[in-house]
Amino acid sequence: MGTSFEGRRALVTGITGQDGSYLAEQLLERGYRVYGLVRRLSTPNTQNIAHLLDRVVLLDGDLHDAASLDTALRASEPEEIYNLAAQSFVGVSFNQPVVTGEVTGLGVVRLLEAMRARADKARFYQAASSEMFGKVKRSPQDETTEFHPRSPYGVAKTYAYWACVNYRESYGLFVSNGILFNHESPRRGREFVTRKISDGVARIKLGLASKLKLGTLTTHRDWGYAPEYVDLMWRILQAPVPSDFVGATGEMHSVEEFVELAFRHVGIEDWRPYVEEDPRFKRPAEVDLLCGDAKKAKLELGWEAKVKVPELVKLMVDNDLALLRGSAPRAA
Ligand code: NDP
Ligand code: GDR
Repeated sequence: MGTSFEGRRALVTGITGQDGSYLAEQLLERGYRVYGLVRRLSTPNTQNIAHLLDRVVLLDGDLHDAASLDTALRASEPEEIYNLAAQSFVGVSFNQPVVTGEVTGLGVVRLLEAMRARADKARFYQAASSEMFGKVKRSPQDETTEFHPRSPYGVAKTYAYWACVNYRESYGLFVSNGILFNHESPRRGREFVTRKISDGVARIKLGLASKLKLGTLTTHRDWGYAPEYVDLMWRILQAPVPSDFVGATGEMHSVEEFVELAFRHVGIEDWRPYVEEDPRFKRPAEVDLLCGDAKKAKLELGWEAKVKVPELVKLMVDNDLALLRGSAPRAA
């Protein structure tokens, strides 16, 4: 990677999460000075960035708290702001709709307001989501497809998406949405279905568990590999003008296919005896299928997803096997 970004300053909210940790790594490799917003928790949650702690500056802050965002912008004086913080789990958003609206929706407006006051020359990336398409109007989905969110999370992300468009149009700020489809990795939280499967299958293989309990197996998703998607975030902010971009592989698989591939990878051909459908993991409204068309990102940013589901399954299961055997110090 080139070094023309040496000394550039970036603020990453959600730096302790899956995407934030990979993004921080890539920005550091490009020579950026990286600031990360972290919220106070009773037990610190920095395992994803443990290997970066001596190279990033962590700032206290919470998307609930406008003053803390203002302070973080003054301290970091960023040229680029990546807003990845969110209550990001769709399932929980049905039980905590207000918190989800506060953080995933209104929190974005708090950060945009702080940017308008303190860093109006900065470039702002918003982590928008394919969940905004929800009950899809057509397939595949691209930047022109209408939204029909199906969860409090999807509704909050749709509000945040339009807030970003509105700040761009009203105040001329450089604000862009990355409408990213599902992207996974060894650092994915264990409540999300891909990691739940890779971890569960590894446990069954090693004799540490006998069952994997899942919700709806028939839904389809367009799953990609997180490190490639955080590269897209960076490319979106290097574009000459602010705009909105879809990031996706263009391929769709069912949860059941993911399960089958994961079991097959550890030598188990018949997965059915190990998997139980559990209504606790079903949602009041489902997004049945998502499949993205990332032509605009390819044409304008030269970005394309390379890792597809079969490879993704292998790298996630192998990582969980290594973690459980104690032969890997942390998620790759
Ligand atoms: P994670 O759930 O792994 O990370 C979310 C981050 O947000 C964590 O660092 C978390 O901190 C932080 N956070 C949560 N609440 C607050 C708050 N009130 N104030 C400040 N920080 C907070 O998500 P991902 O890395 O997977 O996703 C990154 C972003 O991209 C999210 O906005 C997500 O909704 C969005 N997205 C993700 C996709 C995916 O497939 N991964 C696809 C499309 C969009 P803590 O560690 O303290 O919990
Ligand atoms: P999603 O991801 O809702 O698409 O949101 P998740 O992995 O939670 O669900 C994907 C699909 O799998 C089905 N499913 C289960 N899901 C979970 N979590 N647990 C189960 O046991 C289970 N069984 C079946 C779900 O019903 C769903 O259909 C993710 C998040 O990262 C969002 O933040 C992001 O915006 C979107 O991807 C794009």
